Amino acid sequence: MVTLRIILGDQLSQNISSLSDFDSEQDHILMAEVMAEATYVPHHQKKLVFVFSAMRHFAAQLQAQNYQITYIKLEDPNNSQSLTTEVQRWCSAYSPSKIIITESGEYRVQEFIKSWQDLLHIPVEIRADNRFLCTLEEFMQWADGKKQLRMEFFYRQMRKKHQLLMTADGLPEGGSWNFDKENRKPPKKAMSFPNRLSFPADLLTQEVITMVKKRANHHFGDIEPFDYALNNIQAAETFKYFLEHCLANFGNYQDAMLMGEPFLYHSVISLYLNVGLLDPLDCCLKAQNAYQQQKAPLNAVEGFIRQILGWREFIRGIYWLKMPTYKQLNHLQVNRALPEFYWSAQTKMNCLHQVILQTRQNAYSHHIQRLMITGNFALLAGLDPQEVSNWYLAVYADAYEWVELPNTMGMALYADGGIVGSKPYAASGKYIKRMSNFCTDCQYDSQETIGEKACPFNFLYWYFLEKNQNLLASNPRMTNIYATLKRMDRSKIEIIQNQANNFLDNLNF
Ligand code: FAD
Ligand code: DLZ
Ligand code: SF4
Repeated sequence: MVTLRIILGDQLSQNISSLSDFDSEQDHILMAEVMAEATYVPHHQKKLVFVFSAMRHFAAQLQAQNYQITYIKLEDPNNSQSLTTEVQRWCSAYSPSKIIITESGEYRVQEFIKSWQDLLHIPVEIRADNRFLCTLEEFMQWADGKKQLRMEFFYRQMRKKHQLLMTADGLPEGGSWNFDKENRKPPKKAMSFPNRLSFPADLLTQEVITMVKKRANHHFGDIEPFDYALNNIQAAETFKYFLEHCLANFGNYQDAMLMGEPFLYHSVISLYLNVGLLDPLDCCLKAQNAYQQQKAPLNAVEGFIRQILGWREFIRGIYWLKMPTYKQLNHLQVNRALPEFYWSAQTKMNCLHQVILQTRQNAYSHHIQRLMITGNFALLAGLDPQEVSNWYLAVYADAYEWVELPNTMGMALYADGGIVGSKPYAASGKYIKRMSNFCTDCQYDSQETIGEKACPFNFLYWYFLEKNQNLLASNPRMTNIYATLKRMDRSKIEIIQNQANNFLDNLNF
């Protein structure tokens, strides 16, 4: 009897749990491109090309190794365009005795997978996703009974568990767990960045590009040029290039932002990690190796490992711990509609213009751009958390709900009231001026808080603090800033409030 193994679009790893005991005599794989997954948010066109072409490359890789596989293309005339109905269609035709699947990364998908057994009257085995460094059980145990969940303490436990950057005496390498303070250098005037590896679209990708242009040309984003890696070999080359050319500077300039330089020294591997073309532990071990061979300093390597071993795993744990209610949270009770310029990039605020433009071109922007430009604006302006989340889920090639949602709701918007972060990441134009060169080309003046030329991030910052005083002033990490607000002249606060209200009422003009 046939066992059906199902591989989802972000499960493109040959060592995934659903394939672990594959019987080449009996078993069959099903992969399906479906409109329901392509449109549950209007994914960036480049993201769609990436997902579909990486799926097709993975299927071809399996076929070349004689795996039995059915691959349903989006344009297949019999395609019923949802995962459940495609599984149902295959089961009706071939009557498998069992289905095996690795758990989904998204609550929404996991819920319909759970319904298959009753719907299809076939046993469905849902296996744990073995591509993470912390199991969900382990995370739940760590979180259990804790009043506050802080990434830093989780990260220390993960460092010990995986023996990454640890001395023989069980101490953190370099005497400290975290070198974050050394990772916040502003950009220097004359900086040069290594060119990125580029993988020209092969025939298979060109076919996908044509298909996406036909089916989703109304979605946000530029399809071309398309040069992202599409299989595990190309993704490994990309990572090797990062280790050799970028990692040494990654630490110092992790938070810097520059016009025309979307990638700086970042790895640009999240899209590959999230679909399974790279393995997170392997990446951490290779980065550690670069430190041991004195090819990169400790602040860079620790900073990089912390992102993957710490933040990525912590964020995933929070998602599964708090869903489904997490998605509905709105601690600051805000509901302003997402302004049109998040799609068009047409705004006089140069920082937002530049970041949204880069997002449109690359389906990528680096962490500080997501957090301190688009995220910070959404926080200060009180944009609706669900609309903002859907935007992030749509526009980035690496976006899947398990990782996007806690980053947006928790880290950027403080909509979770402090589950992910201990305080809102609110910042004025002064921060953006220090960490970028955006302000030099802006019609607004980053030094001004009131008046026609005033940087909107400045007046919105004080407006935000004043407006949310009841919710935030008692936060010990905000004592200093609220003391400054208290000293501010009342008439100045009123002028700021008027300016902010007027600006927010005219966001789309
Ligand atoms: P690098 O800066 O080179 O970091 C290395 C790796 O660390 C990344 O590839 C990523 O896998 C991991 N990492 C770093 N920070 C985080 C983080 N906060 N959470 C999880 N992993 C992290 N990341 C996604 O993968 N998908 C998303 O949908 C996503 N949405 C985000 C939304 C917002 C509002 C914010 C503030 C952050 C979001 N992030 C998301 C986290 C982070 O911005 C990206 O992982 C990072 O920018 C990817 O670029 P990179 O590969 O060059 O990362
Ligand atoms: C993101 C995505 C897209 C665009 N298309 C498909 C698809 O056609 N078939 C599929 O199996 N998966 C796709 N995915 C990924 C899923 O929507 C979903 O985000 C992940 O499986 C969650 O872990
Ligand atoms: Fe952004 Fe203000 Fe700087 Fe303009 S002046 S780029 S709006 S921070």
